[in-house]
Parts: sequence; C-alpha cells; structure tokens
Amino acid sequence: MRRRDFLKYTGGSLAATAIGVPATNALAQAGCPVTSPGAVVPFELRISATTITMIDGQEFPALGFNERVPGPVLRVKQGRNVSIKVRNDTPELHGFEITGIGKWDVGPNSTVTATFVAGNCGSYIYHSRVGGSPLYRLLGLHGAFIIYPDYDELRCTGQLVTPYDLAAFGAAGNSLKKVFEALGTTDRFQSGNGCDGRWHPCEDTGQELTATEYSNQEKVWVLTQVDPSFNALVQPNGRVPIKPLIQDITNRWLPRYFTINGRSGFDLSHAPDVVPSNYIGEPTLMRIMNVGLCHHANHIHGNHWIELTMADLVNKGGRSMFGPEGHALSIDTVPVDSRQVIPRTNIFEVDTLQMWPLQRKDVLLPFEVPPDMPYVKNADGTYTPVQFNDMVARGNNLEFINSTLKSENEPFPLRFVMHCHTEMSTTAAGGNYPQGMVTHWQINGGLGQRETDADRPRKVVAL
Ligand SMILES: [Cu+2]
Repeated sequence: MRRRDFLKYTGGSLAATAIGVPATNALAQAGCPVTSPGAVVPFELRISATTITMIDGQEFPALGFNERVPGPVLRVKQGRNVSIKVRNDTPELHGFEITGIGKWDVGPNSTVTATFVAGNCGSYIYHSRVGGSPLYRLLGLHGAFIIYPDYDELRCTGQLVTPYDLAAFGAAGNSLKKVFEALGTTDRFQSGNGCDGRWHPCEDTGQELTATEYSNQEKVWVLTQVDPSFNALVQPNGRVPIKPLIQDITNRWLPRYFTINGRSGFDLSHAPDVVPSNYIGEPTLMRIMNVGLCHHANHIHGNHWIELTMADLVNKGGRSMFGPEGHALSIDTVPVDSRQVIPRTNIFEVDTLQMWPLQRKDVLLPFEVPPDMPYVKNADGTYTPVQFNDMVARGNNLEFINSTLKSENEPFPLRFVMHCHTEMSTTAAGGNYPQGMVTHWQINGGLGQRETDADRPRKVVAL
C-alpha cells in the first residue's frame, strides 16, 4: 500500500457491531444504562502480499493484514466475545497470534476464526508467528489489539476512569490508581478554567477503529524496522520462498528504515494518529509497542512520560527477561513469549523509554506546563511558570488567523521533539537524517484554553 493512501484505509473490511443481551442486575439497580457485556465483536483480517512505501519514495514488497502495515487497530471492550476471522490469501501456513492471549494456525489459502473473551484490559500485539520465527512479523504482519474497560459503567457507578480494570489488578494496581487520582487534583496536575484535568477515554462510537486511530486521548504507536533485503523475499502471491533460520534473521537483520505506524521522518509530522496534540490539563495515553527486532529508546522532550503498564517478556528458558523495575536482565535472545499486561507498582517518570523487541508499554503524557520553561520562585517557595503564562496571556497561536504573533515570544502550538536515542533509528536509507523514528508532540494552549480557542477562526494548512 502506498503511504499516501494510508488515510483512505481507516475502515477497510473491518466491521464492529454490538448485539444486545439482557441487562445485569447490579447496573440496572444503580440506574445505569446497561450495555451488552457478552456481545460478539466480529473482526475480519486478510493476510496477503502488499507494498510499502518508505520516506524516500522506495517501494518494497511486504505482507500485510488488510493490505496495511501495520494492520488496523482492533479495539474491544472487556468481557465481549471476540471473533476474528483471519483469511490467509497466501500459499503458506501462518500463525495468527495475539501476545498473551492465544495463537491460531491459519493454513494456506484458508480461513480460521479466532474466538475468545476479551480479558485483561491493556495493549496487545497481534502478528503472524510460525515456528518461533519473527520473519512474518518483520515483513509486515503485525498490528495492535486493545482491550478497554466499560467506561460508561465506570462513570455511571462513580468509579475512577482509567484504561484498566483496576479491580483485576488488585493491590498491584494501587500505584496506577494514584496516578489517575492525582490528575486534575494536585498543584502539579491542575484543573480549572473549565478543564477538569482528568484523563478521558476516546468515545466509543461502535465503529471503534477510526475513533482510536485518530483519538486525541489515546495514541497507538507500533514501532518497527524495515530491512529491504528481507522484504525482497516476498513474492507477489505472498509466498516467501527462502526460510531463513532465526539466527540468520537476528544476525543479518540490517534495518534501513525505522517507523512508527508504518511511516518515518517528515511523514510523521502532523500525522494525526501519531502526534499527541492537546492543551494543558488533557493527559494523553500512549500505547507503545515494538514489533521489530531492534531495541528502541524513544526520547521525549517537554514533559516526562509516566509509565503505567508493561508486558513481561520470557526467553526460551522460560525466564523473565526483565527485572522488577523493567530493566532488561537478558537481551541476547529473542523473546518467545509475551505475557499479560502488568501494572507498574513503582511508577517511573521517564524521558527515554526502553522498548525491547515485542515489548509493549502504556505511558501517560501528562500535558503539564513544561518543567523546563522559565519559572519564577515566589516568596512562599512556590513557582510560577512566567513564560508559559505570558504565552497564554498574549494568545500567540500560529493556528489562528488573528493571533498576535510576536517574534520575541514562542507561539502556540508549542512543539517538542520525540526521537529514538538508538542513533541509527533517526536515519532512513542508510544515513538520511532525521527521516527515521522522529516525530513531535504539541501543546496547543493553556489550561482550559480549548474552550476559548473553539470559536477562533483557524488557518487552513494544506498537508
Ligand atoms: Cu532528545
């Protein structure tokens, strides 16, 4: 698929419908609208050959789900019966796996329906794995699978709204709970001016795919790499005639492109599915997963990432590859298992996020006033972000027609870079810098300014 066509494929052949089932008593007694916990959510995926286009215009053969790399984001509410019909339009066996959930073999030119109940809330990777080899995953057969709680039920019953089932985490979820409780209620994570400072989930529209990929509150980042010499193996019918051994892949893997959601460099600028773009007091959940074979160390400027959950990886010997704080104990083997979503019990704030192959981490970008901008210390020991407040007061915003842009002041949107600290990852095609895993995030204005900006005429920018 050509990268210019990416936006056209938001719907694809994916369908999501809900079928009503009888009400649960507890919810009905609480006066809550009762959704349908067991409803079947049918997804359809098709495995076939496709084409990917890189930042330098080069096209390579690839394998894709629904002719997309990565495949569509699949989102499902916890408790739903999931049905994923996987059609394999290649003459080779594929193993459809959702990490930590299950694996189903899909024979050559045949169809298999994977069914299961959506369990532990969090972020998962789906991919094709045959015989423990990462080959098909690297050639493009990968995507994100998301399980989220029933937000309407949480709201209606007065529970804290988070992306997780805190009760299922038990005591291990206490630290996570405190993070979400702090939002909008502390000096640091403020509310006011019409903004409650809380994290809000993206609205459940029923057609769940589109809402997630372009949600303001949630960004899904699928990280990977492209080594054209491996892509060259893919034949037009999706066959990969040469089967390199796992060692051959890991030893010979020489990636030349480093992508987020299939794109890199300039193509990531202004990409609505990738770039977090909000106001102060509007925290954004970021679901980051590395489906490639290289380690990434994504470094964000302007705010710190708050680590929420991670998925533990297990090596061939069955040993965990990470210590309790998430540091790698063993990095010399390809992980063979990728387990359940685990809440961080000791919450770290990080600027550089370690992402090992097949690791997936949820982090929160708090959208607080950047701590590195000039502050003034007050007599009572508190700090005032004078420069940021000045920007808000002047209303300097490049996106509006009548912004009073003063060159000596920084205008909104205030943009901060995100780049991978594994230096080769910031390049493309063997040295083209910075056309690799580089993007940005942006603060559009101060606390509650979304409301006041809503009526201002915007400039139209052609992309
Ligand atoms: Cu940096």
